[in-house]
Amino acid sequence: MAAATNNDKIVNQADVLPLGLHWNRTGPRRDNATTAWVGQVATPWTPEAATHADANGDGVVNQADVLPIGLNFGRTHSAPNAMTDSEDGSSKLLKTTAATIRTNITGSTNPGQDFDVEILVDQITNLFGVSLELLYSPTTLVDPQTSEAGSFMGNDVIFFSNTDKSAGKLSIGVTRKAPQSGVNGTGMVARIKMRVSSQAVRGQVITLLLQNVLANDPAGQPIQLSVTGQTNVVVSVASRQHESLPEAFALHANVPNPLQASANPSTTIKYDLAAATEVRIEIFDILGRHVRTLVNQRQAAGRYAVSWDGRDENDLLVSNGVFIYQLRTEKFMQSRKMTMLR
Ligand SMILES: [Ca+2]
Repeated sequence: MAAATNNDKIVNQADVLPLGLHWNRTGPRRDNATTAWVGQVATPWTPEAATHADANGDGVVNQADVLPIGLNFGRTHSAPNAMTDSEDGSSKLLKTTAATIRTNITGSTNPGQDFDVEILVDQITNLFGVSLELLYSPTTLVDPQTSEAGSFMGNDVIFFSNTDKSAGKLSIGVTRKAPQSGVNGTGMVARIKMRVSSQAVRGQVITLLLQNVLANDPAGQPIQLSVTGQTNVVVSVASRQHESLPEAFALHANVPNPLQASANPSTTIKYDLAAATEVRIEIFDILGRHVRTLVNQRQAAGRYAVSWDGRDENDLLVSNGVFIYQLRTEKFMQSRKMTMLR
């Protein structure tokens, strides 16, 4: 089946991964090869999995095989797989690792301006390729512009992206190419430029969520990657002339307080930065134990707001009681209390 290179019956960003694994491999051409979405007879390659990586059937795995993925994106079929999914017929087991994937925001979140969504992996070992979906909402507030592979994957990569604006979904696949080795440590796998609607109003929240994350090593073995929560991007102060910059740093009382532990609690914390600085806003419980980091980045001078949904780093709703929220910058620190009620 043209373009479902990982033979899982749907054409999506994950189909870029086998291209990297079998890059430049050659094998039997398919008779009457086509990029159209019809069942095709293929002579198995060695290894068999490479047969599917040659999406256009011309007998070599290369950049041209990205094209059928784009052409047939999102298509599914129900035909039984002609071959087993793994090269030796054994099932692939996910090894438990500490590796995580998350988003980080840089740039301006002012109305009408662009910010970058950096997709970062932490503590990964032997990463070769990764594919994922980034959900963004509401679609009226933000519009993806461009996307590219991150420097962590190296200079010689296969990169694929597809934007479904009506669903608010960006699909991305990026992989190194055989016979390259995997990469280790922490770094950026992809970067997406997004534009805040000029109609957006300060304090409105754009939600970003990673899902369907797949990663593999150079042998094609899956790597477990845990997704670290969702990211809330708050539309920030536009630097309009009539909105003067704050003269002092400040952490304001959260609204509402107390929080009601309903299904979807939410409170907004406003703060002022008199100068550009590293900013960390953290929630602690009454015993001083870390609950959640809300902001951890460099920000320009201005007035800001950040929301907290009453959840900890594991996305679990906190118990009732008193919580401390703390603003820490290079030259200023302030803490306040809030209450969660059940
Ligand atoms: Ca090909």
